[in-house]
Amino acid sequence: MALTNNQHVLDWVAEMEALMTPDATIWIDGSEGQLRALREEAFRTGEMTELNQEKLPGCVLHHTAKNDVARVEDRTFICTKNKEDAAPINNWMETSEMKAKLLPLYKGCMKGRIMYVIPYCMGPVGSPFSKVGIEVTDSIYVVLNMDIMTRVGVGALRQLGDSNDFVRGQHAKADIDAENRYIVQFPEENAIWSINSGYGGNVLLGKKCFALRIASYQGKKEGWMAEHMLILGIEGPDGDTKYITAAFPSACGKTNLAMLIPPEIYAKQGYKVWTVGDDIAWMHIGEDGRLYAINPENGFFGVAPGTNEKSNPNALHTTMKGTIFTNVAHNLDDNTVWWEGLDKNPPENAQEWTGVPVNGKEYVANGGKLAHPNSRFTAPAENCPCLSKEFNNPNGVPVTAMVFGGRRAKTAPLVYQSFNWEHGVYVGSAMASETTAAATGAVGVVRRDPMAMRPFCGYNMGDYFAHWLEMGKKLGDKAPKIFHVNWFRTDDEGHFIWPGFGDNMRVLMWMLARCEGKVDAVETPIGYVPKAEDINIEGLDGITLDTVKGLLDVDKNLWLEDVKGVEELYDMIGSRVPAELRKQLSDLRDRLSK
Ligand code: GTP
Ligand code: SPV
Ligand code: MN
Repeated sequence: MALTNNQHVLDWVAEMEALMTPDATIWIDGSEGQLRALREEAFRTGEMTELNQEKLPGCVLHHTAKNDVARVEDRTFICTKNKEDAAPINNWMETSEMKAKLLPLYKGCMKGRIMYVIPYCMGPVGSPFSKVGIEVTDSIYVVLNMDIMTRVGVGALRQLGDSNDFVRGQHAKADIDAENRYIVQFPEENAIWSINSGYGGNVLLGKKCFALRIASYQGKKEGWMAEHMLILGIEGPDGDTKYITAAFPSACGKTNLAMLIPPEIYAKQGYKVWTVGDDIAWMHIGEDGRLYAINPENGFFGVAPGTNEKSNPNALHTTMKGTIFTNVAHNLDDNTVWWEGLDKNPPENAQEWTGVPVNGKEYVANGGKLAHPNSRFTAPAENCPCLSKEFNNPNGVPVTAMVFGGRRAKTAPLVYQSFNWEHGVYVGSAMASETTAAATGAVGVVRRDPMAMRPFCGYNMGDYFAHWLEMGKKLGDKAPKIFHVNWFRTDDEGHFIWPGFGDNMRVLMWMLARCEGKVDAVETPIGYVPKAEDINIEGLDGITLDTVKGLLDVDKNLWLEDVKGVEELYDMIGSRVPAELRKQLSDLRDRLSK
């Protein structure tokens, strides 16, 4: 039975039924009873496996198809009427042309299947900054993931009321045919079409497709920002909390930073870290003129490999109940899960992520992996031991500092601060990182990834840079300070020099001191770099003042090379790159050449 009288919603759902001809339609109300029935159904068909309910209550395991394990950037499109409004960074096709191409794939594709209608709210229900989407799908896996990642059901419909302002998301697994896989955004029509995938970011349409690609376009039109950023709060001994947002590319440390455990030196003084979000921030200018961030999501779709009791105990704890594990290994001895980096004991009696039974030790000895490198957990935010009490604050949290970062074996120092907002926008636009398993394609190749938004910006990248500059003008002297970090510098043997994880707080503390005007810095051609002695290394094994000096070193020749890469990016984006950023680039080159 339909859950709403909203005629716009009803008409669209009827249109979806006519197009895909499911045997039945089920509206998802978000009730526990309905979700339980869907879980049971998924166990019955083998779509999901129920895990050990004593050790992992409410947890389930799912394997995707082998050809369907990550976002597919080459098959992701932004469709607009005019090419320049989406291209050249995005794949583009004209709106009606793309629809004509995809409609035959959708036609009748749910015959013999059930269509689930998922009303969901991005952001706390009741917040003026939240937005509603409706996703139709033939996948129970999608329904159960959306239920964790967003606010699903009647609350979302209440938020929508009679309005036509909702994002229409149509997902169908079809044949999971990689050759006909498409993830398509139509920002001008608030619509998303996804077909032939069953994996994460391709199909949980509230996440990357809506909350970044569509929302970034909405933000440009409406004067706010949708960013690939975590949001965390650092509470000082006086009880005052300062909020930081940070944009790192996929699988470059957002979840880990958002949930960090303060090192002993800070913990004993009474510092605490709180998580508001681990992947996406929507930011608006508040009544006081400052920038405020909400997390539109309601859960974490986090990278499993590398998550362990030492690196991220908060994340590990978060996944102990009510969690969906995707493409991790199955420990058959006790019906639990395992992934590389969980501990040093791969289960011997196990199934690797593809579902093939293996002898774990042999398999690992053969250099293989039991869990897919992009295997993930979908866990409710409310499980997180360090969840901020502001998580559901409809107005969000005020942002003191913004951070950009990536994986750079060389070039980028541990941390530096931009000279001002405009230079900070340049720093974000110039971001680069070594690619990871979060998207299909080669891993470890340096590519430019402006603001960590290359795969997620729903419009022309030059216009996006201009929007950042525009926001800075509106914020004026209330704008957050902008920093850049790199946790991933390596030594000659290729080992990470900086310990990372919880110890990254040492760098965040320098940033906050800078924001409060409590610490000096060294002015270099690329920005303000800390004096080595101002990064607190007390209690760190094997890290000396000289190590820090090395981590902070700015090699002018490497930087001049890097500037060339930025120039190539700008040339590729073309005429819509703001003149201010071209000027920033040439000024940087001049400073480096001196
Ligand atoms: P998405 O969910 O894809 O957007 O990724 P994310 O940015 O949230 O990345 P996540 O925090 O899940 O980290 C991904 C990988 O980076 C994991 O394998 C982590 O173990 C590793 N990692 C995270 N933080 C650090 C760090 O400070 N140092 C090092 N060396 N590795 C890190
Ligand atoms: C990312 O790739 O940045 C993710 C995972 O956060 S996905 O939802 O698949 O995009
Ligand atoms: Mn992400």
